[in-house]
Parts: sequence; C-alpha cells; structure tokens
Amino acid sequence: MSKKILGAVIALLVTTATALAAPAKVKIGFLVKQPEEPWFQSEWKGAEKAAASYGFDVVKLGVTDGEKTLAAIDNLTAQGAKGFIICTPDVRLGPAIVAKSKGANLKVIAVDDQFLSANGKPMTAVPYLGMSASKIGAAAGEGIAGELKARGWVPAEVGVCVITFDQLDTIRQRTDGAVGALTAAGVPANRVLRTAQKTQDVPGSFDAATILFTQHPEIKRWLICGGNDTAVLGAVRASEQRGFAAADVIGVGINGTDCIDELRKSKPTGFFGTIRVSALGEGFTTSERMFKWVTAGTMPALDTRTTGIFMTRANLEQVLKDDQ
Ligand code: FCA
Repeated sequence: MSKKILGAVIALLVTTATALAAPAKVKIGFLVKQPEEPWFQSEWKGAEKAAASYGFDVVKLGVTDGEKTLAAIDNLTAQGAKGFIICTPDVRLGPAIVAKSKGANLKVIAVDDQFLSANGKPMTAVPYLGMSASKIGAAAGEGIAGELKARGWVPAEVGVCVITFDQLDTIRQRTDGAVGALTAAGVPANRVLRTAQKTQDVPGSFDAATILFTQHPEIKRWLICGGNDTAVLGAVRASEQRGFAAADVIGVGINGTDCIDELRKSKPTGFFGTIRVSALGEGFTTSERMFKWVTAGTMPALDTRTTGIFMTRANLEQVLKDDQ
C-alpha cells in the first residue's frame, strides 16, 4: 500500500470513529414567513443562542408561501430533524402543516401567527407562543395618545390612520387594541380611519396610507398605528410623500426590530416610537421548548403571550442593550 493510500485510509478510519463516537446532534427547524425582516432574523438569533447553550443544530428556512412550507417540512424530514418552530406564511395552512408533520413524526410549535383550523378557529392543541396582541396594540395607542397630549393637539382635529391586516388575528387584535386606547383618550370614533394593506410590508402600507391621505385632504395632523413596525413605517413614508412634516405626524409601531435605523436617524421623523417585544426571547424560548420536548418528552406550554415596552428615541439604546 502506498503511503498516500495508507494516509487516506487512516484519515477515513479516524473520521468514521469520530462520527460513531459523537452522537448526532438533535436538529430543529425554525421556519419563518418573512426571512428578510429584522423581526424574524432576531428570532433566528434567539434560536441559535438556544442551540449553542443546549448543543443542538437549528435549521433556518424561509417559507414565503404554502408550497415552500411543505417543501421545507420534506427537507427537514430528509435531514432527520425532530421538530420545528414556524411562523407560517398563511395561518390557514395549519391543518396541512400538522398533518404533514404527524406523518413525518416531527413536532411543531407555532410562533407569532397561530394556526387556524378549517372552521376558522385557532388550533389550540398546537403549542403556540405569540404577542398579547390586544394589550400590545393598546400600549401603542397609549403611546400615541401620550404624545398627542404632549404636543397639545386637539383630539377631535386629528385623523387616525389605521393600517389594517384583518386576515391575521394577531394583527387585527393589535390594531383594535390601538384604536380602543385612542378613542378612550378622547379621539372621536369618526376620526378613526382604517385602510387595509394588501401585503404586510412597507410598500403595502405605503399604498394603503396614500389612498387614505388622498381621500382626506382636510386632515392636517395624523396619528398612525398598525400591526407592526413596517405597517407604520410605510404610512410614515407616505405622509412625507404627501408633504406632511414630522411635527404633524405621530406614528407608533410594534416589534421594535424593524425601526431601529429609523429611530436612530439624526432628525426625528413621524415614526415616534414602537412597542418593543423581544424577538430574541421568543426565538430562544420556542427553540428551548422544542429541544426539551424532543429530548425529554416535556410537552411545551400550549399558549404563551409575550409583552412589550414603549421604546422611543429617548430610551432606544438602553432598551436594546437590555435585550441582547
Ligand atoms: C406577525 C407580524 C410580525 C411580528 C410577529 C410577532 O407575524 O407579521 O411582524 O409582529 O407577528
């Protein structure tokens, strides 16, 4: 045997022995509907943190539609994963996701967007972790109302631009919560103007807000709320496009991940603040629960709701430092 071949044989034996000695790491998938969004990237970071501390592998996959979701489950099965966490691109995919996962012996935890069954009711048997949507929405509304008072505006003279996305329960509850807080603070119901975004992103809300601003040229000052940061950011961009000054707009988002550059701009914009929720914590907790479920059989909590804190330019850096 030549030295070269002998060397190769030894190398092969060593690798094989190592592979046999080290038990394969548990693999857990983390599937998200909008992989380009900072919110979901932060969830992934949290998942990786859990993976590092518990010693498992996390497989991060973007699932922007139903087809990609089902393909991702096949991919996880082929890789020998034990389970996955998912923020589904469409909550009505719930039954299909559950059926496919059962067939492949994969455990599932839903994060952010709760699955809906065929009759439109939440699938409460699937462990879920998401925002306390109504409360967080109300906190956004209260944040706007506080600033309205600070600026000395007359509540009956403003318009409220509500960027809605009612097909997603967690978003509908947030926008309803915000509207409830604003009307409780004295804004008349007839000044609350809803406009639906077709897509859950900045262009989607930019278009929705532009329609509203065009329909109401009489309104000179706008309050802006929506289901997340991108909803409010798009509307703020639309207000600038229509010629509104930052001083005449108060927008408060939700997430606190997609607006960091905005809040760090040297001059304030109409995006006044956000309700910051820990995406990192959500990614960590759901991954940790999945790991304990697949390794120790510990069933995760079925329904967990997270809370948030009001973050503005004033406390931004501190809040971010506290959530790393
Ligand atoms: C939904 C939204 C995200 C985030 C998440 C918690 O999925 O689309 O932006 O707010 O809930």
